[in-house]
Amino acid sequence: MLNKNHLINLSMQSELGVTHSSELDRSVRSIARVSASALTASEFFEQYQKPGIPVIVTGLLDTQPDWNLGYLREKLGTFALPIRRYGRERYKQDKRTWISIGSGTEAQRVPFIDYAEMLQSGEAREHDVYLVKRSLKDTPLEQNLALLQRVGEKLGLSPISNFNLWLGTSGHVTCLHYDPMDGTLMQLHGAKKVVLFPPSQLYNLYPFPFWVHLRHGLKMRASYSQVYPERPDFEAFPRLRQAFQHRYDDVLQQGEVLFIPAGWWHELTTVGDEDGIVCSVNRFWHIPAVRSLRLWSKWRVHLGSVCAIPHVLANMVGAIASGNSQALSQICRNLAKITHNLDSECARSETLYLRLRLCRASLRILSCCSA
Ligand SMILES: O=C(O)CCC(=O)C(=O)O
Repeated sequence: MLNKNHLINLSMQSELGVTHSSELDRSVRSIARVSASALTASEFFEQYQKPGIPVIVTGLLDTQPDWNLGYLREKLGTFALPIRRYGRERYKQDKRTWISIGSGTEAQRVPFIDYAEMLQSGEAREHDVYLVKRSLKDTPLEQNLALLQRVGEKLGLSPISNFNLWLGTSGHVTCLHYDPMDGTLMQLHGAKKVVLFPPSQLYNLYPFPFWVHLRHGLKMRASYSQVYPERPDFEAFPRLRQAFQHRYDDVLQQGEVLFIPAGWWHELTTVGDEDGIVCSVNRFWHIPAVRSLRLWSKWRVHLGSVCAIPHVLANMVGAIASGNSQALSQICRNLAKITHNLDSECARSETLYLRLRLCRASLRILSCCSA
């Protein structure tokens, strides 16, 4: 029996011209859903965060206003935000030829009302213009995050990032990738089709190697896959068949929160309702130490960041020499991001080391006492 989400899946697949699941030799597996009213922070930790299992939590955003275009226009007005014009040709490219995860698309800052006009007129849908992961810090929306703040509190999560805005119209695909931190995606208007694979499928999904950063700096990411899960090429990527045995498909509905543990591969496709607008906010969280140390997916991302440093420094020298202050400030932000991520990893390893030493000391005391 097909439920509402699977019907949306099938209609989206035909719209995007993708292969149907029956041809792909796999069963449709959904993500578990749990109501926030039936979940305490410690249950969330034990059942989902500690083992690293994705879940969709319902009922966490019930008192949240609808982040539709009217609401966003009222809050953001002429505030300038970066948008990216991806173009529909992007989805036909062979990812092995990518030189940037945005396939060379530079961000362009525009007043929000101009972007709202593009969304409303259909221009954004035609050219696949998307607002990607813009931090809500220092934006007029910063005053309206108290209710979203409660999501982390309710689930007992410890933040590692600000809230980030994602906005566009239906049919935009955020290509298959994973994050080195736990994440929550809060669906505030419209819906998103979700495809997930567990971290165990790392190499069956053909990630870019971590040394790709030596050549391309942070424009490329070792955490992106070279495959299209909706248009699989099993000849070029034969191990993908194995990954498909572990695939999850679902639709994240407005008002739901998806917990994506670090290392879990995810691809998100926007599904608009009558106005076609799709808006989400995400946030990243610390991973519990039990999972953090042995998560190779995460360490290869950090190795990639280290590989990117020479490229970033070379760009810095170039920007200083040409007096390009805008490029220079972007490079400094990138460097700060790398050092912040590495620094927080070191801080965590240090606390873990201290804990191990404390355990050893208490064992010694215990054995002395029992002797
Ligand atoms: O919503 C999107 O387009 C992407 C979100 C994402 O990648 C995330 O929340 O980690």
